[in-house]
Amino acid sequence: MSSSDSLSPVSVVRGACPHDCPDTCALLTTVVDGVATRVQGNPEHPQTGGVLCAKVSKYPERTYHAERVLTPLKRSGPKGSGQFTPVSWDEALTDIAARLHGIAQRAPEAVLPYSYAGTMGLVQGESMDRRFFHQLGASLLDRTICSSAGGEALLHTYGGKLGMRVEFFAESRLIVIWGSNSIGSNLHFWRYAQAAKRDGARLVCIDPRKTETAEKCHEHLQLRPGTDAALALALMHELIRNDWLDHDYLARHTLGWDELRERALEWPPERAAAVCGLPVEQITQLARDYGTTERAAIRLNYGVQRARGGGNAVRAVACLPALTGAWRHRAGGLLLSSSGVLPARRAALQKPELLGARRPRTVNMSTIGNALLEPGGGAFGPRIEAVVVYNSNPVAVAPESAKVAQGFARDDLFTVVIEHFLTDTADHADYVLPATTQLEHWDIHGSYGHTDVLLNRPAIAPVGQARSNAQIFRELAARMAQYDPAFAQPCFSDSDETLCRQAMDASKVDFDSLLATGFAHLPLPEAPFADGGFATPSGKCEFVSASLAALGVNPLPDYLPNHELPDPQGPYPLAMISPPARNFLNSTFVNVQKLRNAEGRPLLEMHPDDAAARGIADGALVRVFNARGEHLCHASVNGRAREGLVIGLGIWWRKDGANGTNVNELTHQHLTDIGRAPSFYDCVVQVQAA
Ligand SMILES: Nc1nc2c(c(=O)[nH]1)N[C@H]1C(S)=C(S)[C@@H](COP(=O)(O)OP(=O)(O)OC[C@H]3O[C@@H](n4cnc5c(=O)[nH]c(N)nc54)[C@H](O)[C@@H]3O)O[C@H]1N2
Ligand SMILES: Nc1nc2c(c(=O)[nH]1)N[C@H]1C(S)=C(S)[C@@H](COP(=O)(O)OP(=O)(O)OC[C@H]3O[C@@H](n4cnc5c(=O)[nH]c(N)nc54)[C@H](O)[C@@H]3O)O[C@H]1N2
Ligand code: SF4
Ligand SMILES: [Mo]
Repeated sequence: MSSSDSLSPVSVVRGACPHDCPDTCALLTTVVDGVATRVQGNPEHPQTGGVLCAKVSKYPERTYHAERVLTPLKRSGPKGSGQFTPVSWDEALTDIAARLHGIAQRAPEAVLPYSYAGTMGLVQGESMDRRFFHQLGASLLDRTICSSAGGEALLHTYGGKLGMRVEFFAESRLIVIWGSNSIGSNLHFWRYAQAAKRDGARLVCIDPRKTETAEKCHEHLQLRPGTDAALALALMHELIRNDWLDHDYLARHTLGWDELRERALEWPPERAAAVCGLPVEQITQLARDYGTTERAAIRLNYGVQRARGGGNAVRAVACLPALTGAWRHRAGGLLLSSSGVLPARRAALQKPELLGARRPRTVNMSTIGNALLEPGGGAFGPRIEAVVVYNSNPVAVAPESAKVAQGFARDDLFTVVIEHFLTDTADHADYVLPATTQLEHWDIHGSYGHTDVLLNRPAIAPVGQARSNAQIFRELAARMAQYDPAFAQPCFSDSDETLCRQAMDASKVDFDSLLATGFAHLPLPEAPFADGGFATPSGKCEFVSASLAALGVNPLPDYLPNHELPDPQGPYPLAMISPPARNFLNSTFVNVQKLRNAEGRPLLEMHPDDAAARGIADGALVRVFNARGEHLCHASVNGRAREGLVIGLGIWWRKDGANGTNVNELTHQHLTDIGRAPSFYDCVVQVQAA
């Protein structure tokens, strides 16, 4: 099965799915005469079980897509026009190095890298790129756009992104799926939940949308967005009132129980029911199920943390298993992310020491719209003059996109975009550089939904003139060495394979066995907190967090109302959420025809009463708007939205929108309570027939 059998025209190459998905599947790519013909799940990897989602099953179609960028491109029309002419690598890299050097000579912080999780690989995602920008002294990027509210909430509660091992959900008796459409975005967890259901487990879903997942659970609590902390506090209230508590666990392994108890007693189910828009009985029934089932497990996901109080909500939910002692069993507890167990050597990969004594400012990626429009000076520091974008499509995915697009359209901004396709962001570039896909480069991966490490070998030669991200930054460094000899240091010549070898603690992950099998299990306990052992300063589950108090944040979990609340009498009476579409991955795959056909067109799901009140029929063109802008799309009165809520599944490219916008035209740049993250699902709008 190895790629080394060069005599055979057919080979099967082991790899890893690069996408921002908790499942991190092990891939097998069939290569015939140098062409990838098929991508399948590796049946030998237990977490993958030989099954891939519909998206990545289409990987060859995406890789050989007719619209793939195959040569470096230089802008030939006005900014944002998407008009380019092909140029040689040499011309592009020489010019880019000269431009970046010219800006950095005056103000290195005027250069900003912008990247996220187009690939989750440690090498193509966070290695040579970081070395390059550290040596340059560029602004640092606060990578907050996805998980930092929940991630930091876990840090201040458990001491890190730690939780249940996903495979043990198969043995749970109660599974609460909280803020996740698992069938769409966490398919391999759903396999374990299905196994538990077949064994008689009860499945409960907590989600404002009636998702495919909610339909397959026994119970669905269809709450208002941003109200999860109120629900969690009411559950605690009932656990206390009925004494469904593990007093021994509370005494030995938690910090601040008296204070949390007092706070929870302020939240009788009636109060939470009014805030959440739920029947009281649904809350008391869930409390009973949760308090009286020994193997009770919560699959919390990122849907709950995309509102103002998202960090507090995650903390409130994360406290629950410590009240009941559910952690004592390997099939009890909670999983949001398990990425904290990965023995990654990030400092070795990224070399922050290249900064020397320099301490560049940090720019928050979630407010890139405002940042690009900052005139500079004052507390902000120098105006941003150059952006290098890779592994991300900010013009489509960042909030309040009119401002993001306006920022990227600045004539005095020098923009380089490293991409597979001419995305909304690439359309705004001065140079587009063609990147390899996962089938064409080396990489190494951890996961945030399971606890294995995976290696990705290249299956095919780079398509066209594509180069890996790491190679592009190596070559840029080589060009920069003429201006600054520090760019000639040996660390700027490490190959992609060498970087893979540097990425993990060798005492925990044996690279040679990874080379042989493609994946490795980490040696971990089955039940992480069965006997306490939290990674917090106190070693306990911190209900009260001194580290949060030090940041000026309420140290005790609380319910914080959304930034924007719909007002039935006001101009924006509807709440809007915009969770991911099943057949896209954020804005990736939007241009793959079979997947686009499955999603149809940009839609706005509406409750029948909200649609009828506006004379809107299923399928009608509608105008969704608020003070920030308007988005035209088609109504879908499909029974998934609760009353007062509309849902715009994301993330379409702006240029595919009927008026050149997507849902992020409507979202705002206000941040969460914890983690400086966007609050995409905390948004109000009005809808009219168009
Ligand atoms: N198919 C597919 N899979 C994906 C992605 C994708 O775009 N497509 N994106 C990937 C990425 S980047 C991430 S971060 C993960 C995200 O993983 P998840 O967070 O599990 O994302 P979703 O499955 O969309 O689940 C979010 C759910 O939260 C619900 N929700 C919205 N607001 C609230 C709220 O206030 N409270 C509660 N309880 N629920 C709320 C939404 O209706 C939605 O069903 O998925 C990854 N997987
Ligand atoms: N309204 C709304 N907005 C959201 C969200 C939401 O739920 N609602 N979700 C948010 C979340 S959770 C996230 S994570 C962000 C995601 O935002 P992004 O991380 O920007 O994700 P994508 O939109 O998938 O864009 C990734 C890009 O990277 C490119 N790419 C992939 N592999 C490589 C590579 O190896 N090299 C290079 N150079 N490029 C590569 C792909 O072609 C793709 O265009 O969006 C956020 N935006
Ligand atoms: S996107 Fe997720 S489910 Fe699909 S192949 Fe990749 S890791 Fe697996
Ligand atoms: Mo994400």
